[in-house]
Amino acid sequence: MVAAARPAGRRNVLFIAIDDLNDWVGCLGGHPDVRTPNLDRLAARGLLFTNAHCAAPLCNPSRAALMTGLRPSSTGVYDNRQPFRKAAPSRDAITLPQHFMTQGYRVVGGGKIYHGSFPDPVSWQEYFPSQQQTKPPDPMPRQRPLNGIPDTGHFDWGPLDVPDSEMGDWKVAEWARRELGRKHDRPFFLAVGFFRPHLPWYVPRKYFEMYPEEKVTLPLVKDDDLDDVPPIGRRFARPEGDHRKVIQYGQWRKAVQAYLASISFVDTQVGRVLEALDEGPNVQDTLIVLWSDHGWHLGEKLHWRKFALWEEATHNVLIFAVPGLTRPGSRCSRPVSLMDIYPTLVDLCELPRRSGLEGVSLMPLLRNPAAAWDRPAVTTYLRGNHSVRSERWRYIRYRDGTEELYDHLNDELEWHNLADKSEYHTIKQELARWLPAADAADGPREEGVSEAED
Ligand SMILES: [Ca+2]
Ligand SMILES: [Ca+2]
Repeated sequence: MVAAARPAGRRNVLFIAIDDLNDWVGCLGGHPDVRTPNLDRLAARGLLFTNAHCAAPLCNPSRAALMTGLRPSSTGVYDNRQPFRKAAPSRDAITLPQHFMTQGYRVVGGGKIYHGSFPDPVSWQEYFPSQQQTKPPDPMPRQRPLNGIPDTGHFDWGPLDVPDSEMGDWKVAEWARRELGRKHDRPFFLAVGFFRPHLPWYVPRKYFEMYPEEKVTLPLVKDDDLDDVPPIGRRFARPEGDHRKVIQYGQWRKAVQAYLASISFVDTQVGRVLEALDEGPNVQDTLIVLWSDHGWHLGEKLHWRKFALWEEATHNVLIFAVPGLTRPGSRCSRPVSLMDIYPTLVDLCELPRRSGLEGVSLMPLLRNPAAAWDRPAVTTYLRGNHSVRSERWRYIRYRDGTEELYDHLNDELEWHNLADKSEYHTIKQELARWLPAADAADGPREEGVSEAED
């Protein structure tokens, strides 16, 4: 029997998500020590967006926005306790994988794609390990915490003496390898969600040994950096919280080491998936998109974690490798949003376009990374706080009207807030045009879901 010819354009999609990975990736240049040979190789075979930003700097709203194509300020999904299926504006959303399913794709996922508490079973035909348990468990140290900081939950790090094969992310990669190793009778949308470098930073010891503690480079931090930040921004930074404890317990260097180790661990898992694609029967017909859901602070602005509107928290990884389209090793510095992935994949696979999506297709930039692009990337953190990132500027406006403005041409660490200087009035006005017109009321919160489960 001769297989039916595949309609032109119906490429397979390999959709890889990495949790909590900031720009500490070799090809993005965010940290001098980090070693990510597999992510670098992926960037070298496609197009790396060097100025990509999340819709929200925390898991649930970032992923909900990416997968529904709707902004946090349109749905009211702002924090980690608000399922998008309970918010009126997104209750009946047709998610990205659902749209592929209606077009005849085989749509399967594994690991962390949606926020852990809110899997969306209607988005998938199959899930690994299961629709209810979306993430395989990880081995844990016998005694916690390893870092000696009391009462901080999963804000902990240290090496594990286990083989890679006991790690949840290894199992997700192994499942994806099986999917990629065989032919399918329909085009597929395969979503592979990795959990590290999300906390806790427990990964096998060999990854810690890649980064000897005494040689680790700490982020460059200005001790009085928050002095020119408005009160709401200072509250987001919480310098008396994590940062004080990390210093008090002498853990800064160890934390950076552990984050780097966790990145190299997940990089290895990405490499295993790409190897299976390359050695399998699908490589000619499969496009790859790889993204991380937001950035991460490790002391910059005396802040840790995400939960803020500065560069470290909003900047993320975004790579497209599309056979026959993206030029190997190309880079694009135009500001783009994770919300642009949905309409872009629709175009790349020649699916019917969907109205109402709030991102835009990146096709012009995939074809020509230097194409004109006047659109900045907007990030929202909790109701009424937004940042607008253009190629040169970052403008932040908090819900009380207070502002920050940074000039990335002269201040890439965002140390000098220019918002109060009169000569920048016009710049601020131009950027403010992109602020969402309305801030939807907070969506319903699920009882019993902890905000700490981030
Ligand atoms: Ca995350
Ligand atoms: Ca400052």
